[in-house]
Amino acid sequence: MRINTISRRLFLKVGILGASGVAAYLLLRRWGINPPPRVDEAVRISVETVAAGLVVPWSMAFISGGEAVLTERVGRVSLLDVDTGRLTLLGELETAAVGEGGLLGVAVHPPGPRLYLYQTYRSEGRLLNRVVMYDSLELRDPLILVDGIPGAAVHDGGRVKIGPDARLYVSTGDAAQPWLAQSIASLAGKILRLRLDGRVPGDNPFPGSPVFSYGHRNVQGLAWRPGDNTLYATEHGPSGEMGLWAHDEINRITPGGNYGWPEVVGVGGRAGFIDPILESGDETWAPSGCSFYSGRNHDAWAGNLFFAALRGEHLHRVVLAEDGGSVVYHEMLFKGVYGRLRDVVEGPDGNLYILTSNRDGRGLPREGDDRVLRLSWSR
Ligand SMILES: [Ca+2]
Repeated sequence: MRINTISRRLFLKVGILGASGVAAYLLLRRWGINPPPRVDEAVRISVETVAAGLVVPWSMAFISGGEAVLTERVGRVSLLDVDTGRLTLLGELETAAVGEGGLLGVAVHPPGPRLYLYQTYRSEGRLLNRVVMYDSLELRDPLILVDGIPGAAVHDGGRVKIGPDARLYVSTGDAAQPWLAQSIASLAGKILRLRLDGRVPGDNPFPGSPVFSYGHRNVQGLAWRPGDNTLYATEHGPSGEMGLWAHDEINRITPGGNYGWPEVVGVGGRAGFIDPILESGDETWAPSGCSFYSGRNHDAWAGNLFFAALRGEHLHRVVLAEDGGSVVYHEMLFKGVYGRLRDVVEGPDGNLYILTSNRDGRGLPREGDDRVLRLSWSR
């Protein structure tokens, strides 16, 4: 009976395919790799330019509605209306825009709003970094909250963000002096935690010190996971130090934790040092700004960690395990399409805003660079 033969063959084929699918799934599970999540093909991702003609925009912080404060590394602070694309210059700060240094991170806090800015400056011929605070957008009478953070033409850190605990977090770099990262007495190669008035909180891990975590080479991204409010940070791996390259890191930050640099690079498994939850291996991503996405306009990405990659020229999407301690899936979006990416933030409108960094001396500027891009979804 022909029909029976066909159906038996079909049954066999389906059975074999099904069994191999289950086997592959079990193997992936055993290796700790989860299969990629299902993609909703009805959802269209669009990316549009909100602002163009910028010079190395570094950081963006929303104040209300569609308005955000935007820094450019050369020293400019502007107000960007993301609905109209209107850019209003608030001021040009004197800053030492040398190499990777300059006017870097910005955080805002009502009322005023208060502005927290991270900038490189020169003192007695040396490059240093500091955190300054302004009481309003008029940028008058800055209050210096932290100064003397070691600086250099490379590895200046520079992200400032206010955490869910209403404390100011500051990321610094090793200023090309790797061993400073292991010294609690130095502000280099650290994540710092301060009160919003600049004083050291009483519950910091090292009494009287702003140091929150150490052993970092160059942290340029900070974000808190919704739900458990745990801090995550991106970190640039070595570019030739001790003959080592790449191994960029995504770390889950524990107060007082030692993240290894320069003793341990990437996942080292050594006692006393905390390993990253994700590293780039022999590839260089050069991860900078990062944010968790709320899922407001796109459920499927709720709780995912996004980071902007400079050298990698992509937006990285990371899906964490439920306990936040490991990565179950990650992918690179828009690879090479927009060039080097510096920061990603979620707007109050539930869209993602991305800053390009093609005019920083290491990229190939294209027409309209640098830009603020908006990533949105539609059906
Ligand atoms: Ca590390």
